[in-house]
Amino acid sequence: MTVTRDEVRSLYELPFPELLHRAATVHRAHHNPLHVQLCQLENIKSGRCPEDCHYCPQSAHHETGIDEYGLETVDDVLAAAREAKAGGATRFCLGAAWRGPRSEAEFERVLAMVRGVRALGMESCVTLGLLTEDQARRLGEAGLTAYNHNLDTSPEFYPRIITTRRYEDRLETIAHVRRAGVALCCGGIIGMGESREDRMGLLHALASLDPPPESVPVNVLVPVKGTPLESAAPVDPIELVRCIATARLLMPRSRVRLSAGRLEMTSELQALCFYAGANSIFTGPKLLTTPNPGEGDGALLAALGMTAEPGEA
Ligand code: SAM
Ligand code: DTB
Ligand code: SF4
Repeated sequence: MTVTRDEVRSLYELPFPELLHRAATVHRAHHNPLHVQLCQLENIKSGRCPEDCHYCPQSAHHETGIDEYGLETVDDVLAAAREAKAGGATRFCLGAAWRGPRSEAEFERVLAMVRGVRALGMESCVTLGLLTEDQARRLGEAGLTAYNHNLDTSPEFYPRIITTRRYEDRLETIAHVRRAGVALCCGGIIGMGESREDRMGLLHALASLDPPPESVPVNVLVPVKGTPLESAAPVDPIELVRCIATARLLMPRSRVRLSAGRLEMTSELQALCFYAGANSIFTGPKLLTTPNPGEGDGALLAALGMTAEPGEA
């Protein structure tokens, strides 16, 4: 869909009841509104990342005191995947604190993890930073379902958040993922001090990818002590719902994932996000380095009369 920034604005700034109604209508035309996809994260390589992403607790530029470790073993990752599956997750997502894969041996280990997760009958997603065309192809051949690579924010605000790699570098990795025939998971973060215009700019950039990402993670910043964004002001909950609803309207067939930041959200806010078109979450007690609702999600979905989206097998 070709969309202009003005068209994005005309949706985002609709009167709230109108925006909500339109988004909910489009949502149920393309998805079962009672289903939520459950994805679980595993931080396969933690901390000491050379990039300077101001939001990230894993950047070597910040002193955050997180648990740091090298690439996990295939066995440990698959044990965690089995546990996630037993807990109802249908997609297992591996994250590595890398600028991109560099060592051949480590990359091959990640390929083995992908094959193992697929063999469990789960969807497999990885986020490893910048990829070459060849790395994207090899991930595709290993059976990878989706590659997560976020645009994070608007092109204008981006240089205030990350200086060690460019927006264009990200777009190039996204193009490699597409060429490899792997689904794209691409979204961003709100609550980093960006303006509403920047939030619309992010949504515009995402909806302008051709085709749009199959899944769109909307992260709310988890402010971590020691990062430059540790004191960022909390985002207005209505702005979050506007983002979700606008994403739903711009990308009707995509999964919209209510990602980081749910621990700070009330049930009412999450319910509103699901109504506005969010249909995927991260489950489990931990995201990559920060806590996530975990057990509480069962009760939330039950209270809302919603269920986990069934998996492949
Ligand atoms: N290193 C790889 C990269 O950046 O491409 C993959 C892992 S990185 C942690 C994945 C994504 O997590 C980032 O793009 C960002 O959107 C999100 N993220 C990181 N720290 C966050 C935080 N404190 N709050 C919300 N989202 C965060
Ligand atoms: C995404 O968009 N959000 C996830 C996943 N992709 C890799 C990561 C959220 C990380 C939140 C901060 C942390 O736990 O370190
Ligand atoms: Fe590294 Fe990714 Fe964190 Fe940026 S977001 S510092 S690239 S782990």
